[in-house]
This record gives sequence, C-alpha cells and structure tokens, in this order.
Amino acid sequence: MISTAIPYANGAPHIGHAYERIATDAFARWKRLEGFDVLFVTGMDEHGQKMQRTAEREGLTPQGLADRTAAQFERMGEVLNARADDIVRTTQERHKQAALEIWRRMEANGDIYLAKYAGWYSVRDEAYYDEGELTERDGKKYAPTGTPVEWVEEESWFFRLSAYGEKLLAHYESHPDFITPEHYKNEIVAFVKRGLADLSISRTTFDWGIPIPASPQTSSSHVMYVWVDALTNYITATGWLTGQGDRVRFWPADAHVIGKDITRFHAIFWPAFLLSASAPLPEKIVVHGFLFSRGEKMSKSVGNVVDPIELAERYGVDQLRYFFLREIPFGQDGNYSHEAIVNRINADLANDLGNLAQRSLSMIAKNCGGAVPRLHETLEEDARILNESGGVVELARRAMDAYRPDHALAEIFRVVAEANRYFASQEPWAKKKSDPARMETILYVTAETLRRLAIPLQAFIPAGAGALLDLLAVPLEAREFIHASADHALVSGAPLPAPAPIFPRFVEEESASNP
Ligand code: ME8
Repeated sequence: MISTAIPYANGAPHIGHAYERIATDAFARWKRLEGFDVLFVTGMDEHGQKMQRTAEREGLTPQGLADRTAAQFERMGEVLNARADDIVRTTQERHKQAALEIWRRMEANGDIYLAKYAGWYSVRDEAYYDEGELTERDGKKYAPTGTPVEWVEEESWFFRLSAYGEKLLAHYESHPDFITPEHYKNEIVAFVKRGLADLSISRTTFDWGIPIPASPQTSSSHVMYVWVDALTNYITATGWLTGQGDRVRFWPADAHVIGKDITRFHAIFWPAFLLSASAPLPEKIVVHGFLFSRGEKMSKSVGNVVDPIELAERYGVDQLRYFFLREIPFGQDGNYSHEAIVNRINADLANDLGNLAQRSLSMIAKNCGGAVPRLHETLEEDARILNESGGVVELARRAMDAYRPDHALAEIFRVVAEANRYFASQEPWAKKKSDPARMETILYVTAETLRRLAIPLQAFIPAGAGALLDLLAVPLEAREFIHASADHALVSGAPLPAPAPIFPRFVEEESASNP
C-alpha cells in the first residue's frame, strides 16, 4: 500500500498536488511492474474550520465545496494518468466509522482526557503553536509558517502525546528508514527529544467535523480535530480498523508519500495514535520537497498558482511527469519554469529516446520487411550495449527502493545515451549495401535495447513507454520486470506495426510580439 497526503478540499489542485500524485503513481507502477499486488490510495481532507470558512465566503455549503473540489482532483488524477485505486473522502460514512473507531481505541487505552485548552491556533495550518514559536508584526502574531494565529479558549479532549515520546524515539532508532530522506528524520528526532506536550484533539467552536459521541463530562458538543480525522484516512482505505472489506491485508501501509510541511503530523502524531490504538505502524514516511515557480513559493495570495491540468495540456502528460520525476532530486525543493521543462522534453525525450526509436524503427520497416530483424554474429559492441540495457532494471530498482525516481531515470537515460552512441557509431545505414547482415544485427540490438529500456520507463512515462512497446510488438502480458531479461528478447521475424513517432519536439508557439 502506498498513499499520497489527502489535499484540503478548500481549493483547486496546484502543481504541488500534481507532483505528489505523479511521484506516488510512479512508485505504485514500479511495484506493480515488480509483480506486487499494489493498493494506491489518495483522498480528500474535507472537514475543519478552513473548509467551513471558505465555503461561507464562496456561498456554498461545506459539502458542496468538498464535492466541487473532489471532482477537480479526480479529473487531475485522470489527466495525469495517475489514477489511484481508491479515493478516501473524509465525509464518507466508512471513514467516519474508522475515525470513531480509532478514537474509541485510544480512549480505551486511557490516552484521551477532557481539559480546557487555551492557546494560539492557525486556521490556515489547522494547528496550534506555542507562544515561543510565534513572531509579531504590526501587533499581530504569526505562526512559523507565516500564517496568522488567533487566541482560542475552549473545552477540549486531549490526547496523551506526552506519554509517547520515548516509544517514538525507540521506533525511529529501531527503524532507521522510517522517515526518509534522513534530514527530515533528524528534524523530527530533535523535536521529539525536546519533549512532547499533550495534543488538543477536539473542537467546540465550529461543527464541520466528525461529531464526538456526547459524554456526561462535556458541556458542549465536540467535533474531532481535523488531523486525527484526516490521518485516519490511510486506514479507512484498507478497512483494517473495522475489519470490513477485502483490503484489510494491505495495512500497514508501505509508504505514506507527503510534503515536507506535514512531517510532524505523519512522523509523530500518526504513529502515536496508532501505538495507542494497538495498530501496526506504516513502514515509511517518504517526504518530498516543495516546488517553486522559478524560486517562488506558490500561493493563492501571490497569484502564481499554476493549474497542473493546463501544464499537462501544454507540454503533454508524459512530458510533465518526466520533467518532475527527472529534474527534481526527490526529497529536495525544486524549481520549474517553461525553459527547464522544454529543455528536458527536447533533450531527453525527443532527441535521445524519441529519435533513436524513430530512426531505428523506420529503418527496420524499410529494410527488414517490417519484422524484427535477424540477429547474426555479434561483436563486442553489441554485447556491451545489451549488457548495459540488461542491467538497467536492477540499477533503477536500487534507486526506486531509496525513493529516488530522479536517480532511476538518470540510470535509464544514461543507457539511452549509450544506445544512441552505439547506433551512431555502428552506422547501420552505411552497411545496407556493403554488409546487410551486419545492418540487421545492429537494428536487432537497438530494438532489443529499446525494449529493455521501455519496460522500466512504463512507471514514469506510461503512455509513451507503452506506445514504444506496442511498436516493438511486445505483448501486454510480457511487460513486467521479469520480462526485461534476455530470456524474453524480441523474436526475429515477428511482424511489427508501422512505425509512428513518439515524443515529438516541443516547438515554441509564435508569439504575437515576434511575428
Ligand atoms: O496538507 N510543492 O493538504 P494540502 C510540493 N490536508 N508539494 C506541496 C506543495 C508544493 N508547493 N504545496 C503542498 C494538507 N504540497 C493536508 C494533508 S494528510 C492526512 C492531510 C503538498 O492540500 C503537501 O506537502 O495543503 C501535502 O503533502 C500535499 O501537497 C497536500 O497539501
């Protein structure tokens, strides 16, 4: 099981959401190609004060706003070719049951008590902050994230987070890869070591949330703190807490993929809740960085939010996926700009991969009767490139096991570049008359190399890699990693479809000022 964070349903998808979805989809596809039975889940975070306030501002009901946003995110998943197996919406009945069940278990374990809360709350972050963390500007106080905070006093249920510090530290110690990459782990460990305060986990000042069953102790009605509610979505998808459905076996999750701003919630609160509820902990919290448009943080107030669907329509879906996954060192922040995207598309996809496929396959169509060429006597150069392409899945696998799609793609495209050098130096076009057998061998070796590269590429650029495998007449049931070896090599004489270009160059539109 692998998951994305569940986006707040108060606004349309932005590039950060697209990046997270694409990366998680690539990890999920990779594991499927490895032969695993994969559950890939996403969802929508639909409760909380932020939802209630945005809905009021827009003249909608909170549910109406949630429905509108959920439809936008569903469309984003489809457009990006990154559909999940399940979308957990926190207003769904199955999710309410799971959230109440985790609450019941934490309460039964003695970890929930009633007290009065007074403190600084940021509605934008849906989080409390300590006085010491705040900064003051023009008489107003701000959270470390830059969002305004307000003073809140209310009766609240508390979770005994303070009791879990030692247990969490022991878990980080015994599971050194629990939080990856390492530098995010170091921040979390330092935070826990400073000591954890108990956590307020209910609200009485608004009602858009999961109601906590009334108790004789309470004087007002409480709804669940949106993060207890939201984090539980990961279990809702499996039915583990309620024992319902046929996905119970998927819990614990292998990886929760999240952005760097929500590591505390995932690496401290969530495992503490699970320990309290006697539920197994997820294997890994996989943290990615933030994307910036030429170095600026995107936000609605700055007005530079880019619609990922527009980007996909402009550059192409595989092209956008490739750019994100190849360009940004996974775990670090990254920049995107028109120039950077176009450079990647044209250099790697169009020139290196697309051209090689186009040139070799059209030569085969013209000179080898539209069938896989014959393989005659092979030379050292042939063996070398076949060896390189034969080893690529293993090298990329190591990178993907470390959640580095950028490294995996670098390995694959290193071999794409090798294959180009092979093709150019062997000059099959020059052997057409002088040594047709040699020409056939070179074309065979090139086609077989393309096959071995296209198989792992399916995780990243599924449509283009699939189209390339179609052009090589590789059957749908022979496209997993076990098929990337020589045992499943192309069979000489097998008919091939007519070649068609994959990955055209991105050509700049004529701008109005430059006729
Ligand atoms: O945090 N670049 O929702 P969200 C990369 N509802 N990633 C970004 C980003 C950017 N510029 N901006 C946001 C929430 N993200 C909660 C999650 S999970 C139980 C609840 C990432 O819509 C962000 O880090 O603000 C998070 O992983 C995801 O997008 C959703 O962010």
